[in-house]
Amino acid sequence: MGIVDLRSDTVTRPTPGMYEAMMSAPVGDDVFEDDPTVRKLEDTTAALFGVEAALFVPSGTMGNQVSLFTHARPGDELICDDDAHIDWYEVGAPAVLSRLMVRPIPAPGGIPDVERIRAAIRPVNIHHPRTGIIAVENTHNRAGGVIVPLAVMRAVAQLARERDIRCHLDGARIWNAHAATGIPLRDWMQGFDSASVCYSKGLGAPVGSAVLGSREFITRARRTRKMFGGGMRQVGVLAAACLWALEHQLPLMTEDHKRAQTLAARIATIPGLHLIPDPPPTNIVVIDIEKTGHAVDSVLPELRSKGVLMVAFGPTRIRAVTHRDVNDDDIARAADSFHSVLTSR
Ligand code: TLP
Repeated sequence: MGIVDLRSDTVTRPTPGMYEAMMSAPVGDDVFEDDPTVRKLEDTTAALFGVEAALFVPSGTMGNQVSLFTHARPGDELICDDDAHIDWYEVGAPAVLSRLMVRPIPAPGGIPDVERIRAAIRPVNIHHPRTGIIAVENTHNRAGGVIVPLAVMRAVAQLARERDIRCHLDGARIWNAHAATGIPLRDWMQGFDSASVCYSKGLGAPVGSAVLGSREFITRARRTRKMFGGGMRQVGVLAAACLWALEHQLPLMTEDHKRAQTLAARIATIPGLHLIPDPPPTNIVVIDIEKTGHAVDSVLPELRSKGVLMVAFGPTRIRAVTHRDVNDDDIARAADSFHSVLTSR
């Protein structure tokens, strides 16, 4: 029996169609900006989001960090939520690479609180750092794949504009917000100065993200990317897989959401188990087992011994993420394994 790998939607393998696209991709040297497949991917993505330009980067982390560096001055403050990927999982890069101060603000349930952000913006005063950037994550990973509503996105963007602060979207999984709501990608981007979006999560490409913004911003971001070591050469072989994913995978993303809901519904009957949120809005299932009397450290290895992989997401929480490479049978097996581990003593 194979492994059911629910650690992340990053674990997918390239499809035969992707490999074919990669094999036949026309390529050039992308540092000289003459890789036609990368240009096609950048133009296609920019058009989808209604922005002037896009920049292909190796990872979501680089996408976020290139954006922050390009927007900010050293010593600026970055406002994000206190569960943001930028704060939790990017190895302190805002401080190391861009010399930013990070100001994490509570965002209950993953939804930014516009009034708390407003209150956190520094007044102009010789003593204070300058509030340089506000970042919003959508969908929200640690909150359980929560979709930040469009009205909240708009309110944050408007506040940023009023106060002359740059506004960045960590849109690693913005595709899922689009798939779940039907709201066009360009609407999610509206009012934001930049975004980082990933091809290598729910879209299933093996590698790659893009930075989005105005042509002027992307021209500067291209320099930042080079400085961070992200200038790549015949990288059309990877961009081809991303283009394939946009065409073939984006329309199928709601399948992942249905499977996340199925998994959640099947395990929700376990006494004491708590889902965050319930039901899961997209492809991320965050499971709190505190009240089940079991510990994450023992549950995960037991699941693994049954061929089911999930990750720890805090001392009492486990995360499972659905993606293209898991089917209905895999979900049934994962749910059965979860039951047998959590109902055994
Ligand atoms: N997140 C990974 C881990 O780092 C936690 C995952 O498995 O979910 N923004 C968000 C919201 C993300 O979830 C991630 C990846 C990134 C940025 C960074 O993308 P990569 O891994 O390509 O650097």
